[in-house]
Amino acid sequence: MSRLVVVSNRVPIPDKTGAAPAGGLAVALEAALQERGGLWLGWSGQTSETDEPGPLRTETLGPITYALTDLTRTDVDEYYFGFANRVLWPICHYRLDLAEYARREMAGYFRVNRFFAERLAPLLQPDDVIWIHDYHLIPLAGELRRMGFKNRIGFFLHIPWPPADILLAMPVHEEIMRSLSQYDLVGFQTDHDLENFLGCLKREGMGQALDEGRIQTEDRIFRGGVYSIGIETSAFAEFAEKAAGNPTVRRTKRSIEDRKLIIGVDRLDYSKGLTQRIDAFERFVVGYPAYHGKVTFLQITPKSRSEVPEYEAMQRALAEQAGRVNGSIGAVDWVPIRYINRSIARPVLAGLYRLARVGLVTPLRDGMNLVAKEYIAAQDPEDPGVLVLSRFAGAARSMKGALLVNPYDVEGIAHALSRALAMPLDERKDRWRVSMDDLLANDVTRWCDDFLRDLG
Ligand code: ADQ
Repeated sequence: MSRLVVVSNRVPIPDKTGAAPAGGLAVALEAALQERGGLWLGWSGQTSETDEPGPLRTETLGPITYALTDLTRTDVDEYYFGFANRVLWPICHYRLDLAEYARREMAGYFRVNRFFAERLAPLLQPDDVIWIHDYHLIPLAGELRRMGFKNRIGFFLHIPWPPADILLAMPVHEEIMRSLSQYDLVGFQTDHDLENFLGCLKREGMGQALDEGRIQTEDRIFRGGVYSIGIETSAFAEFAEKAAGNPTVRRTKRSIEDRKLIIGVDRLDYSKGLTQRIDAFERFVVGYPAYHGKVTFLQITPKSRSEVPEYEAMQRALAEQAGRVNGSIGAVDWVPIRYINRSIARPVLAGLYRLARVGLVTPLRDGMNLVAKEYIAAQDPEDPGVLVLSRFAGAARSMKGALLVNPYDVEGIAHALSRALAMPLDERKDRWRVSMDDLLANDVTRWCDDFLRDLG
């Protein structure tokens, strides 16, 4: 079996105890690398003190070699905070209004991708299979091809691909699409994303779909496919079952008393629909007074990308909004919204999901959304909660038991909350079973295996 080489912006390197940061993607890729032996290269997350990024640091643990590079301050500003997170992220989430295009940052993005290729090149062997992840690294295959590498190279996009009318507003869209054609296989989360990608190629006269997933562009034929990412379903369900004994979970359970718990868990990001979600919760309490004092909405939201101005502003706005709603609808003995900006260990998170009668997942746009899947996996099969899910999350394509909502429709979400909270046990069980069966059949290992089989 050929060696697997994974490249992603960040690398989840195990800490000194040998424990890797938990998370489905890390676990699945790690398992694939363990099996074949392999190399995982990416940014260390550190910024170098000088204008030089310093040497590549490699560390071999068992069959896996981790290769980490620092980046300079300029690199991080232009490549990561700049083009990746101020242009590609908003564009791919249909937020043309938030894209801030600057040529200097775009040049930095391509430069850092070339730099990653230069770091990778001396480590590559001719029959390595290379799997590159996400929007930060789209040009990487093109850079490797320019250096003469003929290896199989696959790419998986974790976020949505937008329709042509949005993508074409990005000044370098042609170069980005041409970069993707340098891969052998490009994977998307949903059929919708693949269709959008093909639509963009067609609109620009840059290529067309052939049979069996093959795509013809000016100079190459490559493949596009749909590989919906899953979670480690069984392991997560086990965490949740065991979490009842966890002190934090026990304390949380005591603190909500006999109230019904609604849970939201998201990185702080404008794509997650948090403002509309808090509005919807307020509308729900005001519109269904029987629930006054009878529900708690726990929103767990670790800060992310605070160096991007929109994120910093949103952080302040959300805290204010949650405070205002609590002030206006709360009572002396009832705080309706618990809004928390921290990361929670996965076993505890699993236990909190299981305590909640409703999982409220309402992104305005999301590649897949693993929280929706984790919430389902964590439920007690004898007394499961209900998932209220945005129709614009990739997960909506497969979570057939969820109550689907339009995340912009605040009243619609309020109504779905009332339906979820009043849902009889039999219907809850039926709906949960449908989604859980899908999660068991399509877990993250299957996603990884399917992609690598097709790439190979
Ligand atoms: P994200 O945008 O990060 O991922 P998501 O899929 O929901 O979104 O994954 C978030 C992960 O972070 C989940 O595993 C969740 O449990 C964890 N998390 C969130 N808040 C947490 C907290 N407070 N404490 C601990 N853990 C927390 C991108 C795309 C998604 C796509 C994934 C995977 O935007 O659409 O599903 O990649 O492909």
